[in-house]
Amino acid sequence: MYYQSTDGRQILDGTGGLWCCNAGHGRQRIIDAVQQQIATLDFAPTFQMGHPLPFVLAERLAAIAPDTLNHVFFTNSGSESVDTALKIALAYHRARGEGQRTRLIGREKGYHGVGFGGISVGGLPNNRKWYGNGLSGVDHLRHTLDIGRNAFSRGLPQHGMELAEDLERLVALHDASTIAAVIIEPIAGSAGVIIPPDGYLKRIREICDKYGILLIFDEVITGYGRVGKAFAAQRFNVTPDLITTAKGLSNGCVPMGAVFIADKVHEAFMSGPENMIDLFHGYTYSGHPLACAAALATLDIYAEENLFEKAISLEQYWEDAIHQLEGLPNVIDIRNFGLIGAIELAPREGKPVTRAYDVFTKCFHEKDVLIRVTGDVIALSPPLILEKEHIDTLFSKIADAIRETA
Ligand code: PXG
Repeated sequence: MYYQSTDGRQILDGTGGLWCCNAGHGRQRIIDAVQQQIATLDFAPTFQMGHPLPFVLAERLAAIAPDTLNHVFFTNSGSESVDTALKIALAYHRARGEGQRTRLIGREKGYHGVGFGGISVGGLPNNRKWYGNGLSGVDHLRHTLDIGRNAFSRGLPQHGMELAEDLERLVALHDASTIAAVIIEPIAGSAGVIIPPDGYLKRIREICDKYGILLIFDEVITGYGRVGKAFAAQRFNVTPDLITTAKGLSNGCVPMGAVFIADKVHEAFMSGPENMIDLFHGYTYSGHPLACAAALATLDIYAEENLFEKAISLEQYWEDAIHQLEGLPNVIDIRNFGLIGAIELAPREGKPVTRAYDVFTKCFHEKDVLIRVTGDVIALSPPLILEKEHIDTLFSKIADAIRETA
């Protein structure tokens, strides 16, 4: 649960590094697996041939994935997973003779990494405006953050399901025949933790089904137990056609991402001759032996320590603890779901983001606690191994830091 700072302090990790270390830090099993792997097979190509580990890992992953998402494409990061999923969505429609479906729909305040595909469908202005026009033919749904109606909601906000109808508006504007896919984070992280209104994701799925549009869930932060199931898709009981993941897949120890692909999407690529490449896309390091070893050891820890179930069992305690910060100076909203939490502070007049940043540095240097801030939001995503005492310490130190920050 701790980092050690260069001056020797134990720093309680409230962020899993950066939404990565769901199994905590310094896990011997992962260390051993990676050390043994480098001594056994350092690198092997995965183009037109393969070494065993990616196959073993893909089967392990398919076993914990929702329903029909039985196929896995390995990448090296969340950004690569996103670009991979977008490319598969476009190619899927083309393979089925619907190559005019080229439009991709993202959402305002969405974060999908930093590749050109990801920033194009993403909805964070600063991540977009410096880098030209991005992909053409992209549109965005409205975001669902509504502090006016939903402030201090526990779990899913009750207001805002109707925002899913925004997809109908975009279909009416562009025509369904031009739309390939919708990509959204089930819970948005980087924009400051936006929990979906009750019923919203189900409605998005229904509209996608109605018009033959693929649905991609970007689960780079929500995957691997963060919300008490392997994937948020399972927790929300909404099954997308593709899921992008990274981070918790390998506990952040070796860079790795994975895209989960539904049977029907996979099938569309499988009708060509045996010797032909099915999908002209891949990375040199896809399925890298060290990343596979780290991921397999990580999945072992998740299973043996029942960490996904543990997240569920701590959820109520976590929720009660974070909501005790309501009423502290400048706290204008608190949001939570699974082992995710957000405390939104009122921005200082004329100096946005400085208040949360001051809380962040105070927490790190004076309280020995690592939190994450994005804008004026404190975002929390602790390792799933935490205990109630850690939750108590985390929130009492954050509360002190908030009180001491004007
Ligand atoms: N999709 C989502 C939903 C993410 O959260 C990515 C894609 C990109 O992953 P890579 O591995 O390419 O960084 C992410 C990354 C934060 C923070 O402020 C979150 C991320 C990255 C950096 C900071 O919480 N998520």
